[in-house]
Amino acid sequence: MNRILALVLVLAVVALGASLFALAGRGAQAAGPAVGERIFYVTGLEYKGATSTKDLAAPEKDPKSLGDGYRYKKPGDVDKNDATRWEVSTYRWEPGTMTAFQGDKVTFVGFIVNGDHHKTWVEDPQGKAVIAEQDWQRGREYKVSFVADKVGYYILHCDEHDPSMTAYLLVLPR
Ligand SMILES: [Cu+2]
Repeated sequence: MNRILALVLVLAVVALGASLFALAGRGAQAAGPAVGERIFYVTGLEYKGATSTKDLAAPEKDPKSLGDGYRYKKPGDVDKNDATRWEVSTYRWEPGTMTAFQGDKVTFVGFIVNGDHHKTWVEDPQGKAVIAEQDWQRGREYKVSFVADKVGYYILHCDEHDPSMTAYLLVLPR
């Protein structure tokens, strides 16, 4: 009888140990990938589209009044030989959303395709500038790095074309 009891106890301890080991394994998986450098290539772009008043009336409100990133050429300003043509555009970072884990070293490699100047800076989740404002110019490549030590959204700004030219880096807990 004592032997059977001892065997049951041993089995129970082994089962408990196995469960704890499995749980520890799951915990390690949930911790995310190893700390490393995350490099994001961000491009400064201007998306542009045009149509004719024959297909769609021009907007009543100048899109430029809605945000500094929007541009508008009213009918007659796009093509002096075509009074019906009008055009809109918006400045953007591409990609607009990114993800990293807490503790990662993050590097943004910026390249500007459209627009001669962009007032670029990076804000941390508490509203502090981790990268101070720089003038990013067309045709040049820029590299900025910081450690993403806080959980939440880091924001890549362009004060020349906000709010549309804004990109978000979501930093997840490790
Ligand atoms: Cu810009």
